[in-house]
Amino acid sequence: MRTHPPSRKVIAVLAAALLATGVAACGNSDTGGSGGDDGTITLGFSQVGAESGWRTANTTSIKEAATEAGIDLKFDDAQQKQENQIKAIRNFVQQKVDVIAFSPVVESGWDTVLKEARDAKIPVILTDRSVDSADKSLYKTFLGSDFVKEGRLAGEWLVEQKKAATGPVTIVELQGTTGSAPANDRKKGFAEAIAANPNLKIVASQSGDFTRAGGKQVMEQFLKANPKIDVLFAHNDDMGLGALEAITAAGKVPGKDITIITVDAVKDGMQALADGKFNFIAECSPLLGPQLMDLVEKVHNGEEVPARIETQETTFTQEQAKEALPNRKY
Ligand code: GYE
Repeated sequence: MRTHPPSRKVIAVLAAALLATGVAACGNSDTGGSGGDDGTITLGFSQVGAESGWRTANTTSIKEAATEAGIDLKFDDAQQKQENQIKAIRNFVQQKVDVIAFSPVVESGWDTVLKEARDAKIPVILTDRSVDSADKSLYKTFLGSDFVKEGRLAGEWLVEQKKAATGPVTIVELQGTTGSAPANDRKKGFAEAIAANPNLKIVASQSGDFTRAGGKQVMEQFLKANPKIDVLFAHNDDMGLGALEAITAAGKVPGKDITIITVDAVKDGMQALADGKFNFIAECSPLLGPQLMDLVEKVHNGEEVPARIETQETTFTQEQAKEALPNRKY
């Protein structure tokens, strides 16, 4: 049977319908407050920004899952600034949303605003990144990865690769956003693991802010200051991808002259791994949307939820990346 291409009119109707859901998902409705009249749950979500491929995939996952679950999402992009996140959370409190969720850009400095939410009896869920607040009653649960483990897995792989090394192995490190949980924890886990071999030495470690531009710029400095670099550990794929440009421009072959280890395993990172430009990736899943919406419904209904929910993750070598790439969704 021959199928007809959709008419312009059909496309226009579909587009209008999509737009309508999009608007609802962005939370332009003003039905906040104890579920509104129709029982719809309103979720205020403050996102870090749009700094990386990981973040883009995470935002898509959250928006799609909210639509799917029929949750009215008020989405705010903080452009990597804590002050913007605090402002957004205060707005959500004022609007009397049912639940607040956010991915804290840095670990410290949240107690005051979290107390304001608690006083207003609005449950808070941390997603992706955690806070260092001593008072655990300030939030209901934390859904996200074990970043220390990711750093450790990266370090353990390197220890195994370099076990035959008799002389110093020179490592440079591109850290994520200063003060963020993934930067602090990945650094810690990696350092702990490579301590197993005293030949492995980090000679330079600096923030590239989780962006490609940052990774490129800092790697250029590293290459100028250090004539011999054997290994790059980048706290995410994007900084590693930016660093590739600097390495190539310096006349070195990424993946060969310099062993490159990253974290995330987003599509572009996996492609670089499959192409032999990266050597190893510790996965960090951005697909937190469905689990988050499930938690939002539970805390809204007053159900008990575990204090910590850890994302399941793996690691990838070049061969494994080649296999996984065709089915990689983000
Ligand atoms: O690894 C990085 C992003 O918090 C896990 O943030 C997230 C990190 C992710 O910018 O790419």
